[in-house]
Amino acid sequence: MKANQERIEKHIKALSRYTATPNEGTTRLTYSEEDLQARIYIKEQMEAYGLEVREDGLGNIFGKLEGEKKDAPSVIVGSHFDSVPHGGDYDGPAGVIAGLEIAALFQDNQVKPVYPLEIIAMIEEEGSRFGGGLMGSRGIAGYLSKDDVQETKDKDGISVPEAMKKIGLDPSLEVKRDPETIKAFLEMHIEQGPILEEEQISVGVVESIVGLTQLEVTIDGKAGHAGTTPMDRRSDALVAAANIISKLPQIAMEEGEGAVTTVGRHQVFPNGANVIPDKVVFSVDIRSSKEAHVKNVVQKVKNLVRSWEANGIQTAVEQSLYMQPKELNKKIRSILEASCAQLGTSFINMHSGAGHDAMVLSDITDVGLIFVPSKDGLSHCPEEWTAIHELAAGIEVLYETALKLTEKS
Ligand code: HGY
Ligand code: MN
Ligand code: MN
Repeated sequence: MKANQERIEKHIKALSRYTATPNEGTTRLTYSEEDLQARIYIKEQMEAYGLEVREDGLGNIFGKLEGEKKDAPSVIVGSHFDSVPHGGDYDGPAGVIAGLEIAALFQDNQVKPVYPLEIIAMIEEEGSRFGGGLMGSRGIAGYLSKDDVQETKDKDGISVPEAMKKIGLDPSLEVKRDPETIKAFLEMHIEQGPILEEEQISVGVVESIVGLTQLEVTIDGKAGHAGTTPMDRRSDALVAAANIISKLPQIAMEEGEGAVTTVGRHQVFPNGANVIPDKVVFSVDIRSSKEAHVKNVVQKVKNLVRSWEANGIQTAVEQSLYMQPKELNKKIRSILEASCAQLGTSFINMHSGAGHDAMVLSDITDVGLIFVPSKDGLSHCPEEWTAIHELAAGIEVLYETALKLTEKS
């Protein structure tokens, strides 16, 4: 079954309009005005494809096509629709659009599935507004209590429920899904790396996903006058932070095994050019395909931070996210591979260095994740790009797989 490339292109163009930084990449923070516009569009498309639409207590969007089998578990297809700051148009939306197009193909072909088909668009996978990340899928998996959600605030101190209500969402609704209500979850995502493009392969069938954690490091010092405070009487939080940050790449390289450390977010207080900084807060993203190496690096980072506690410098380290490495379901992988073979679509098995909602949902259901090529391997930047026909090739594989899993009657 051929995917409709005009529809796919229409969705990509539509969603790419909902950004807070037009002409400077996609910035679509959760529960922002841009989220609301994208949400309205996604729900309209779901309704147009005959789906019954709802939003849960975190604002995850679901579109359901009932199956012939009463109260049967659903095959869920989708991804996230938030973005990193100044990101691209495909990270997340490619998978949501895959779900929309599969729903449209079910409708075009009057497919009557035995098991329900649900299309999902999840919130806050990137963690760009509330930190951590994978929030929509962690809510569905039951990892977030109502208190956790209430206490989760953005940098302006706005809580998740407050931000939800501002765009008309209801935080009192249930989020956690009973695993019995899900038969499988399928996600299509851009590779965000160079392999598929370099090897001219259409689809990556993901076998494993990297383990990852995010730390938030706070360095407290003492504010002072830049001109009148002698150098030997300073507790400069930024000098301490800069020394710590400069050592992080070496910790990752010494650990090896593909371990990586990244400082992506960094705030200086009070941030005045003639004021000695009294506080610095920065993020440390740590990953490896083997959990032991993630834990080693975390410990080394904590020891390094603590070693700077002297001369009026205080430190604190908080862990905002921790995900073990994941092996994805072999049965689903073989169905994906069979769908590629059936369509004559080239594929390879791959490991994912990026985290995905699939890694969370694999804790509660059988999960399949496929990649489609990223131009020049770029992602998390405005240059992120995938050709429409490459998206279509991945969607056709997912469509055949969704047909098999919903067992059309
Ligand atoms: O950070 C990641 O791996 C994903 O893009 N959230
Ligand atoms: Mn991303
Ligand atoms: Mn993503």
